[in-house]
Amino acid sequence: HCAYCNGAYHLTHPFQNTKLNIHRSWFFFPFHRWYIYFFERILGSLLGDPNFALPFWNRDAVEGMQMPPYFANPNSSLYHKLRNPKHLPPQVVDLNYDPFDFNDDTPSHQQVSYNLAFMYKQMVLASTKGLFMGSPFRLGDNPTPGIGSIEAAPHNTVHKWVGAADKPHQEDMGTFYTAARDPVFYPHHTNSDRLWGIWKKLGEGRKDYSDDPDWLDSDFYFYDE
Ligand SMILES: [Cu+2]
Repeated sequence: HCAYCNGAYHLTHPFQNTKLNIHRSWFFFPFHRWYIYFFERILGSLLGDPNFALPFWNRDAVEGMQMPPYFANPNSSLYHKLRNPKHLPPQVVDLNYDPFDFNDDTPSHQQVSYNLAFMYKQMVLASTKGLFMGSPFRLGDNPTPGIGSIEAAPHNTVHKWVGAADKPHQEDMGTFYTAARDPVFYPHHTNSDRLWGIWKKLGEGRKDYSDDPDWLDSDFYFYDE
């Protein structure tokens, strides 16, 4: 994950001086879908269970609007130390969190209403592929051409909300190079992926880029099991 965000790869000739970042463009959804797909296969193989499926953190439903409690149990292997201690359960998640807004004391019931209204805006009002998926990023384009609604928030914002507020980049979840070290990264991303599927099912002309050859022909390297 870090390699595809922090400049380990460049575009192909003649744009080899441009660094590849799979965020803030139409690559966000497909790259992370492959990433969690192979991660799921690796875990399934380690467990000897070909039917293993990663869980998702359903943070857009009222019942899921806190960190899943088993990720916050210090005796669990899903526990991770570098997090914001104020945001452990039962604290209600702020899906539009701003780490530089120090008025972090919205009452829980109000935060739940804000979250529901916010999800409506990001899922329903973002009705075009450009708004929802992010902008096209073709060979020769400037990187990070335009972020999609879900990637911007709740994806980025919940990364920041989970990470440690006193670290320079809200490590570990709050920044690309360390985010995937925290086990909650995975249910956070499986849920973002689930929202892609839900959005397409909302219909009324909502279509992703699956008729665009440049999007379909893009490729990345992953580890398999
Ligand atoms: Cu992420």
